[in-house]
Amino acid sequence: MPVKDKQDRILPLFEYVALDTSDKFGLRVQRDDKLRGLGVLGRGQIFSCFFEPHLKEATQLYEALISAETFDEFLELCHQARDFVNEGLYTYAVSVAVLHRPDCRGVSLPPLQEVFPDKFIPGETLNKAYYESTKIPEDEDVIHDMQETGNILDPEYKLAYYREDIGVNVHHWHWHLVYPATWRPEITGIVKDRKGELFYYMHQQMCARYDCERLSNGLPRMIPFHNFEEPMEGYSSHLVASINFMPYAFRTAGSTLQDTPECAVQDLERWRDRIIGAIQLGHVVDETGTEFPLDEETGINVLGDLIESSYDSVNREYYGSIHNWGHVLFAAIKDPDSRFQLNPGVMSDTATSLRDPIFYRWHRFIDDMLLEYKKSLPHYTKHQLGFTGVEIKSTCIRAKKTDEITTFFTKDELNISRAYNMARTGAIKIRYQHIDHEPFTYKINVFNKGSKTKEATVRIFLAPVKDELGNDIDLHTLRRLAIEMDKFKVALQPGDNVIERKSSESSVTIKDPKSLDELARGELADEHEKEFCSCGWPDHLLVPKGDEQGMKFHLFVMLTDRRMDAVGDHGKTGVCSDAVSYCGAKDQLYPDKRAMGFPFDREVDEDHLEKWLLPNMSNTIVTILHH
Ligand code: CUO
Repeated sequence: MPVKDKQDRILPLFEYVALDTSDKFGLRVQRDDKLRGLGVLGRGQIFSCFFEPHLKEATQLYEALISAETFDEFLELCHQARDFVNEGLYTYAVSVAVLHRPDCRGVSLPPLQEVFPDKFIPGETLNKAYYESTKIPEDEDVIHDMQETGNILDPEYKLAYYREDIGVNVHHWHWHLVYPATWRPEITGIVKDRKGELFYYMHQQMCARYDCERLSNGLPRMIPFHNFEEPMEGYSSHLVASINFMPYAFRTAGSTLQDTPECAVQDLERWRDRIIGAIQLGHVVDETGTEFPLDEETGINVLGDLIESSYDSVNREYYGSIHNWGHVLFAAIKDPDSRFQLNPGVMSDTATSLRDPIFYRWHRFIDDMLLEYKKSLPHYTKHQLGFTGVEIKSTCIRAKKTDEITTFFTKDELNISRAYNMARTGAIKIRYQHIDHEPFTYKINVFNKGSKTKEATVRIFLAPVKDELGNDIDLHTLRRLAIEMDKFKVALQPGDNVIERKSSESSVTIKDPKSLDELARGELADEHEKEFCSCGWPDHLLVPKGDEQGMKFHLFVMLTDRRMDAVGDHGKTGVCSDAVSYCGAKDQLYPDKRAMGFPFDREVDEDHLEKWLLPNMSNTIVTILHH
């Protein structure tokens, strides 16, 4: 069956899920045995893929959907499930299945922001837009501006544009669809390469990017949330869940974590101490008591799995599931035993958790634990860092001005009409603001002293020059704030080489996904097929905001020898492999043998970046100017 026909049959699976819970194909009388035991999480409840009972049920469903023998059987199971399974759980499981079924290759998921606008647009904005639409002829479009959800009385509100960005939240939702904590290769037949390490790296990068953004806005870097008794900042998302018309719980300033019936704060503390103990001892213990060393190559992957915790955790009984339960406890602060039947806070959901400032502090705490492990590793040697015979002569950024990138706010529209079954032909659109940057090109002059062509990997990072007090950031701190901008292969001819690479080609980002209308019209861009199925950092957030005076950043470029980087995953196709840095390449080995974050993942010998540079590296000071 052509991809377009499959796409046409997949799209209705997601129609009106947010509001109209009945399947427009009619209630199924028969229910397949494969769906037996599902339907535990009731309709109108917020699904959380961090909360173990929800996740277990979702896993049963996505495994059944992935295992369906034919495309038709898969669709039939989806239609049946839709009649009785929780709305959010259903959407999650069907999405995971579409991304992983071989017969769904090339099919795009509809943008989540159009399926569940309520996870991205504040309730008052949605309501007013709807009200406005009742006063306008049915065949006319309504465009309504997104409302602010806070003000400067909360200093953290300065970062709301970033935390509440639609693209970044959609990226996070997709990342967790591609890497479910409960992934079982033995059932699905697909191995997720270095999944624990990617969990660490993608979230480490989110924290680094958030701190760059904080510095851009004159705010201090965040403080990790490592004291579980500590009162924390408040947060109100203003989101209202369409499936039950209730707001996501807010949190007043000064709230502290509370025990829930399923998990106590002390459990988190116990798991934390066991994990840190394992890192200090240099090994973890499995359920039979066998010790596994946290070695140089696989230690980070083992720890990432163990902390998340994923089904790949070496011992979930002993090390628990600190990361996932943390999300659940933050979300449950205002109604820990559910006596008021409130919705949880946004931390419960991968599509909304990035909105909350505590998300970053929680992940920085997790990152700090993993940093302890990285500290135990030997520093990289000059041999590991260098590239014999290759020298970077100069690096610059070409934009309107050399070595200067401008950022600015721009407006976009989100069509919300397709989420709700409304009796009007005109669309309802929400106009919202987001940050963006001018397009730019890296230009790197490289000299290859050898007489043969050399295959190289180009690694590009950006890191702030000054901290919140205006002091120079030393290399030890800088390496934790370095954000990956791009990574790509080149062939270096003997002699002089000029490498030019556009910002839009970045291995970190994807462009805007196809809208539901475009997908319904049968638009299947080639480009889209190459991308990792909507996983990828949004292109408009590639560059930190910078400031009005022009904020200085180190542009660090490094060339490494492909012979040391290549993973030997030959013969695989490049479907969904555009944003490989944070999302990997679909169902293939992670396309870089080095540790994720290399060369900044380990401690360094020098205090200053300049002193640490080898001939195959360069550091250029660039300016990010915000208009
Ligand atoms: Cu992605 Cu905590 O894992 O959010």
